[in-house]
Amino acid sequence: MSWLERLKNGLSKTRTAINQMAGPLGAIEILAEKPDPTTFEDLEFALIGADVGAKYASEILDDVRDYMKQSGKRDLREALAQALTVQLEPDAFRAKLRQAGFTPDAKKSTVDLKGKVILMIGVNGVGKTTTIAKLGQYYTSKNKTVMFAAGDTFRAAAGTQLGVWGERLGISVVQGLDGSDPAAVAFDATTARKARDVDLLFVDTAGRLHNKHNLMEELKKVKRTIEKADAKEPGEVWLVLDAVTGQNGLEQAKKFHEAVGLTGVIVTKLDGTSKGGIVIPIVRELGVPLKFIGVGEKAEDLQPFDAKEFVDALLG
Ligand SMILES: Nc1nc2c(ncn2[C@@H]2O[C@H](COP(=O)(O)OP(=O)(O)O)[C@@H](O)[C@H]2O)c(=O)[nH]1
Ligand SMILES: [Mg+2]
Repeated sequence: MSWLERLKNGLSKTRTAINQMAGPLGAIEILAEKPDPTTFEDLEFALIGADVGAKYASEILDDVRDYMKQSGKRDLREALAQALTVQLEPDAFRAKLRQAGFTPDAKKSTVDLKGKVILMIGVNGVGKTTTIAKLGQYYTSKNKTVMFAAGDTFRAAAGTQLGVWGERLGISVVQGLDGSDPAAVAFDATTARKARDVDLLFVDTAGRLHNKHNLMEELKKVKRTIEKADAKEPGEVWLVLDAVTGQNGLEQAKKFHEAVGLTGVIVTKLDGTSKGGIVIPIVRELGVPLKFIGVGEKAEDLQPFDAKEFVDALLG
């Protein structure tokens, strides 16, 4: 199965929910001057139902109307696709797109890495360890050499889980003893990456400690320790967010961003929710790029996020 098919399947719950509320989005006969208000209202509710958020749903509807006016086209699906894509582009670009009559760039986003050590954080169960495995698979397929650090020493099974993935993917894993200091594991792995000149090191972390304060303090410590081992790193700090947690996840993300400073976000489990519209508030409110999205449990179920591709897959 190609990535596009995986993505389409993954987003099917959200698509079905939107279609059930807004009706089929084919070439609906809407006159540019006199749009059918019922259709628009249904669509707005459907978007809110998909966790797009009331503010952005209303912006999207405005853009749909503008697009229809500007283009003279009556195809609701096309107008909605344009408006959704605009929402998922970075701030500066968004205004320009509207002025230019909505012509989003079709080229696939590339994930530029600012460094060689990527610190992976997020609460328990969001899919951090699995995502690290998927990233390992993704980057080795791009001819990069990869290493993992099993920095979740809080949960005994976490190191084993990453070890199993490492073996399956042929990626070496730096392990610590259960209950040992995660910062020490991160330090050893960062040093080893440099010595072996490996292209990328992904550092796993625990998502649960005795309380949130401890977790944030530990993550800060792990980050500082990586910096001690290699002054240029970590070049990236990526937060893994579970799409199923919706708005709560977004609130969590803001706290992590405040505490450690994120350079990227990965949204997982988009296949498990009818509220895939959550990616819009994530992009708009966090101000941190959405790097990858996950739509399943297999190693292939992760790819760089591309706004246009996402919207095409979502609308089917
Ligand atoms: N359906 C689905 N499940 C996922 C996805 N990513 C991770 N998972 C599952 O979520 C569960 C928790 O993942 P894990 O990596 O252990 O989370 P961690 O505690 O953050 O490290 C596992 O059962 C994974 O297989 C995804 O994109 N889709
Ligand atoms: Mg884990």
